[in-house]
Amino acid sequence: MTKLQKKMPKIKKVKAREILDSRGNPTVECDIYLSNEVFGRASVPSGASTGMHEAIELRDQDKNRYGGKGVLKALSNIKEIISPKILNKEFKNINDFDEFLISTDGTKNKSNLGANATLALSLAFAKSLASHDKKDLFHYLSNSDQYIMPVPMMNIINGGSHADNKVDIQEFMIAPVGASSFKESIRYGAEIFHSLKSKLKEKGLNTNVGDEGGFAPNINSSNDVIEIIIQAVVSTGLKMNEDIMISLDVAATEFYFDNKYNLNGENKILNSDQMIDYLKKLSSDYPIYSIEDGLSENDWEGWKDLTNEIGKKIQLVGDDLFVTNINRLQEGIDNGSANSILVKLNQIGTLTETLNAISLAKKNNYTSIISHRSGETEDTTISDLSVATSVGQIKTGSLSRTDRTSKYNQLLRIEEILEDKCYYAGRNILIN
Ligand code: 2PG
Ligand code: MG
Repeated sequence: MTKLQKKMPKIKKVKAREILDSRGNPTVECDIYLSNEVFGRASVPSGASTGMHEAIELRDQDKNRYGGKGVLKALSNIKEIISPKILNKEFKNINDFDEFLISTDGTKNKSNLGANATLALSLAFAKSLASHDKKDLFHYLSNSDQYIMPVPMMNIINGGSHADNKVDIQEFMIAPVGASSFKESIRYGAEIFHSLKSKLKEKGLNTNVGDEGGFAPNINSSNDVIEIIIQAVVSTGLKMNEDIMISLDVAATEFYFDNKYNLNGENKILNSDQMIDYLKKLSSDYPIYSIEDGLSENDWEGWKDLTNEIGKKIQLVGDDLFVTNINRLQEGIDNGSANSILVKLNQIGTLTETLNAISLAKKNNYTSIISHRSGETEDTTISDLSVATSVGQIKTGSLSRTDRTSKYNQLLRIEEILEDKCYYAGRNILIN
């Protein structure tokens, strides 16, 4: 051992338990202890509009427990398979630990151990090391002494598979690009959220919220949804374009059947070219700077065309398309599809692979957006990750429900800690 090499702590105890996510479904939580006092705890989120290329989330399928959604198998993989192999073992770093998980699983999609088991372990280990070094997670994960606070994409109208309404597009988000700090961006967002509630009420529309804490009114056309959002923004005194831009997650895979895009709310069945025209029109009619999953996860040809058509002006984000997987991202880079990747830890199953996807994106001038899932827990790792990686954007739901606001609140704390060692990404995230 050279003088510079630090002695790494050994793992003393591993605990795993079934907890509930924000939709009331079981999920995995894991604690890794390095000593009696030093430990890291992580819990795993869960998607509803999951891509078919995502790593496997292991569910028991035992209809007698939690309607088949129990995660006892994932827990037993942690306790019976991984734990005996890691106890009293010293890993060089997070990468070394994650490599061990990946090789023990031995599959391409974590189908042996379950990505919910591997991610809980991977994050709990990273957090235990941060705690051992007495550092905040964002600080532990980064080497920099200058940080970028992300622009939040706040999902204020929920549709698609996240709500029981007729809205085809899954997420209508506001991005406070003109705020001067993260703290101000939260104020902008919350004021708009309340203003939107009043607007919906005035129009006799429902103000109950969907899975990500955004409103879920029954409005048929996307244009009408955007119009109401704009009215809500304007009545707070903020300005569209200057202060607020709009971002969409179309989640088009969800309504792509027989090579057609079925926009039921709008009564439209579109082929790939027509869907591209639809997105082109929407983004030229409104101040939209980002469109996620505008096309389906397997419509590569469409993605290439869409990117050629509007990729110079609009951030085109691959979520189901890339699933935080470097192989799929590389394919997209090689064939000119999209210019941005949505980053979800549980789509791939370890922190190391997630960081690799962000690095690959950066090298190829693709932007990265750190993201929550529609089923969340109180775990705020993604807030730290968004600052540690300086990607400049985070998507973590609306300005209501603690599973969403906990991420924003953690970012408020981080901004306070960093003081003048950070700046708010603001308009730097815009392509033009
Ligand atoms: C998405 C996510 C998060 P889900 O599609 O981007 O908003 O939804 O977790 O249901 O896949
Ligand atoms: Mg998405």
